[in-house]
Amino acid sequence: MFRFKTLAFLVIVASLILTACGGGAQAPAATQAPASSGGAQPFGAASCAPNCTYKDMVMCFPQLGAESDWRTADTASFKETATKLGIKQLVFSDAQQKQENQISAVRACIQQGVSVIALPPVVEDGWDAALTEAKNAGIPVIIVDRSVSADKSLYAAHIGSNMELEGERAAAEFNKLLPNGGAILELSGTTGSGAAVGRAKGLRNKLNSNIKILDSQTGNFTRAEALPVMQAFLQKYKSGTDFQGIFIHNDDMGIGAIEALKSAGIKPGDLKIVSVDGTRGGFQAMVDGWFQADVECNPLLGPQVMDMALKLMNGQKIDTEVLTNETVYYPDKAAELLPTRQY
Ligand code: GYE
Repeated sequence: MFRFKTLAFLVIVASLILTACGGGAQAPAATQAPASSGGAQPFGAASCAPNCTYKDMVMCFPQLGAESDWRTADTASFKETATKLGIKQLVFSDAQQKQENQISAVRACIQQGVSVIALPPVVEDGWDAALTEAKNAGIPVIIVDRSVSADKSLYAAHIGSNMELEGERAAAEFNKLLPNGGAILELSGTTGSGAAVGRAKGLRNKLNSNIKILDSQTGNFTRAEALPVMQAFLQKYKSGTDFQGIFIHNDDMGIGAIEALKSAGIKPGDLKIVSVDGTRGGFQAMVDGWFQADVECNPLLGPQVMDMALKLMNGQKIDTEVLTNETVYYPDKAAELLPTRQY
């Protein structure tokens, strides 16, 4: 018994040393060394470390959907970057805005033993189990674009926009547009998504106290869903009297809302409208006089994410929170900038 225990102990020690030297046998399903528990660097490097190249990279990208032009541009950025860098494989899927589809896609990627998972979570909550499974398989997860509420120890890093700051920027625009106060409506993004939660919070943080949020409803970030929500708003509240402005969480919903406003006989400029994203559609809405400002949210995240993924595979240190540098666009430059927009 004593001898068996000693032998078992020696085998464990030997395998730990081999793993630490990068020469240990890896589980066939994962290219990563197992995640250590409680260490400062919780995500192990790949077996090719420190010489991994993009040719070694199998990146799982369980995209959350195709709900907006922002999303289409984001998907294109990942696909184009994967081709340009020559990564081994981009495992792409479209969850159609359903978390359960995303979770299944993550699990399939863990099974496949991908090098890294770049996860754009449709909503913030409910990721603990899937992230724990990835961590236990030694596969680092980079949370992309929207945030998760899960403990930071369950993922390697987050790369994306500061959604709260975007909401604060929108508030600053309303403070300028409605200096004597007034009321605005909010057409919000997907309920429970980091983008909608952050933007709503930021708006409330910085909106002058003389500007009231009359009502807030979700349009799920799509044109199709925003249209009836705007129609219902217009039935319930009198434009120009009950409210003077609308904060819209993305340009696609803005375009849907404009359809409803047009049908109701409202003219560009009658209302103060601030949107988010800065897509071509948003720029066109500024050119046409509908939007008074468009808060930038940049979807071209592929290069940054793949650069970080390679660093993780090579066991290099990374920044665990990378926020995109963004600005606010205005109608005065919209016509000039529109042809230069990449999305
Ligand atoms: O603003 C919206 C998209 O998560 C930042 O999702 C993203 C948001 C973006 O549908 O257009």
